[in-house]
Amino acid sequence: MRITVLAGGVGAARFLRGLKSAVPEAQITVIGNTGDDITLFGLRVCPDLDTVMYTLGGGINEDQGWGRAGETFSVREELAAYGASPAWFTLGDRDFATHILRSKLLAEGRPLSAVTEELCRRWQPGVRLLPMSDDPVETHAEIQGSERALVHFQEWWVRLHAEVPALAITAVGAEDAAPGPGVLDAIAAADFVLFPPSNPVVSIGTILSVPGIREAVAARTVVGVSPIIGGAPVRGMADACLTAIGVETSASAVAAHYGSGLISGWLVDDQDKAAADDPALGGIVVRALPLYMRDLATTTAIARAAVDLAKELA
Ligand code: FO1
Repeated sequence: MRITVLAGGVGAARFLRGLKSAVPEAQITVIGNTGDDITLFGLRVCPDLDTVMYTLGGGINEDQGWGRAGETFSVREELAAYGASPAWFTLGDRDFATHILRSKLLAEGRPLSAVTEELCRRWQPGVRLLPMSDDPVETHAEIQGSERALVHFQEWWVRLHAEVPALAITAVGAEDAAPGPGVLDAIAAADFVLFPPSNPVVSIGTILSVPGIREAVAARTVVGVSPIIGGAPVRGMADACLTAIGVETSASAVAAHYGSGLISGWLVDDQDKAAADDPALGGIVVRALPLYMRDLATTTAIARAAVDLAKELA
């Protein structure tokens, strides 16, 4: 069985652990969001690719869901001693090694897809991890300060904690980006496509904004897992992103936002089971089950429910 998953960061990585456990024989291809990527201190940092790679490879800082386990921060402290900016993005010594090697390989002219494959040789995530594009795409939030300003997503997310309302969210460069090598093939060859409980705007939405990807995905059977339970994001600040695009923070509203032209199935938590009767979700089959990914067992059950629904609908 071939499954292709559009993935953001923490929620997707945890879901993928359950998917590997639910269907160990499946060939899983992950199309990773690169809109969160940022260049810091001359190094290219790819948060969503690294979260998937570290989580499935066993190196993730489990509590944070990003960065490496067992970190030290000598480099960060030395940079701070120089007054080097930015100081608001925490990079650990082990994590720096990933960004140093990635930046070295990129500087040698290798595309991000080849670099990601190289890094994954060490981590063996057990999935094929493909960047959504090898071209630069960086998500920015348009905020209202003394005047309207565009700030990099990471600055809005980490320094401003998304507390300053975003008037718009833009994937800068997306319109000129091409799907990465293997991306469209992985979508076309899949038995079905899954949307894990990632941020619908800055993760799934950004991947879909790369020309050609939305159309390719819409041609397949797609089942999504709601990142919103009981009107609130399970983690992260997807509500701030949804508000920025005028979408209500609810399991139903996110499914309606994707639309029946894109998704055929939608998993919601038991407390949101009314979504199954929401006329706005006509054409989308809604299933309710416990959706908090508390541990591997519950995550495996969620992944299995997504696979079962996709097989039913395919
Ligand atoms: N998130 C934070 O809230 N604070 C940080 O200092 C931070 C550092 C960081 C370093 C590497 C990395 O891969 C991710 C990091 N993140 C941090 C998380 C990051 O902002 C998010 O994982 C994604 O960009 C959103 O999914």
